[in-house]
Amino acid sequence: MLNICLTSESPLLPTTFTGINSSSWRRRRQRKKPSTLLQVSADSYQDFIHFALKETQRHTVLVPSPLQERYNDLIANDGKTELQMLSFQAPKIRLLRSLNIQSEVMQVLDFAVFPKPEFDLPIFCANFFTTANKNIVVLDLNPLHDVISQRDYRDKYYKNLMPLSLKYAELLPWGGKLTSESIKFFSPIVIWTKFTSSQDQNDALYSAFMDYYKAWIELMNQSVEEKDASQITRNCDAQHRYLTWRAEKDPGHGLLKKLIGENLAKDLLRNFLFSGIDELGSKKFLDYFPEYWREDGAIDKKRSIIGKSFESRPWNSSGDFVGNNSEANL
Ligand code: BLA
Repeated sequence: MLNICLTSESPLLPTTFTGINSSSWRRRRQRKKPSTLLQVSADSYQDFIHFALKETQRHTVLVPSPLQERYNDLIANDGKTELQMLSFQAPKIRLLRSLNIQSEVMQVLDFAVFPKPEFDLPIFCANFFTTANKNIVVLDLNPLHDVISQRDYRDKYYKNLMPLSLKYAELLPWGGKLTSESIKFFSPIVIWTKFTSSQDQNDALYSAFMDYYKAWIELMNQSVEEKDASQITRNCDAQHRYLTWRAEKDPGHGLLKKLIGENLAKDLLRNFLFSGIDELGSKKFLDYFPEYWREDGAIDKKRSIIGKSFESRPWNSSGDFVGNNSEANL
């Protein structure tokens, strides 16, 4: 039975999970109105989550994840910034989770949907970082497998979706150079953009989010459970590699550490945002990304070994990877 409360007072919290089971993850329900300084208001990122949950419920049976009990609401060390966490699962969804951070000067949405390993579906990924005058946006159906070298996988999921990225190319243009390693985790339809808030762009972002989410749900509807054990293992490994990368190198780490301290930030990353690291595989970060080895055996703290690249969009309108001349050699 669905147990999601979608009322206006407490729009998104599962009604079953209101307890406090951990001393460090305290649940505090003090709703503050966000500052009017922000053009993209806290309520609007709530709208994104609300839309996604409703859309998912229309197509599948969504139930709260066991993680919900432990990861729900938290106030940051500054006593003001609120972090709200939600998590669910469904027959084809291993984990649907969101983190919404709200303060008077900043808002963050980190929303992702991870399929069960029996499905080779992309990972839905929306990461928005917003301050009064800056938005940093990644919206994508992150490919589970390599779309640069595996044409069949690319065609299977992205061929029909190429018009989506063209639809938003003008209002949400390519955001310029980025950590080169990230490009392998992105699809040819990724929206990577930076902008100063304007109504048009805020509206475009909401519209893009809805379109991309509906597209993902449609892919989920069509997907057929894999029975071949070696293919399931392959999906598992690919998702584990993705989780391992993001839990270690996501650009949000610094801010999370600042907000809630290093230990809680690590806990949040490994056990909530990128949960599955301990279950889907046993390889470690350096097994997947040996170029980050430091001489003392530790992981290089740098976010990128290659550096930043891709001044412009490295895919053409057919979804072929064209790179950028003189850019990093992937
Ligand atoms: C910046 N976030 C970025 C950038 C990218 C992403 C590409 C630009 C900086 C860069 O080139 O690395 C997002 N990168 C991604 C995503 C993937 C990836 C989604 O590789 C997936 C594979 N962002 C968050 C959260 C916070 C956040 C939760 O998702 C904060 C809690 C903040 N992102 C954030 C900040 C910046 C940023 C502060 C600017 C700082 C910087 O450029 O390092």
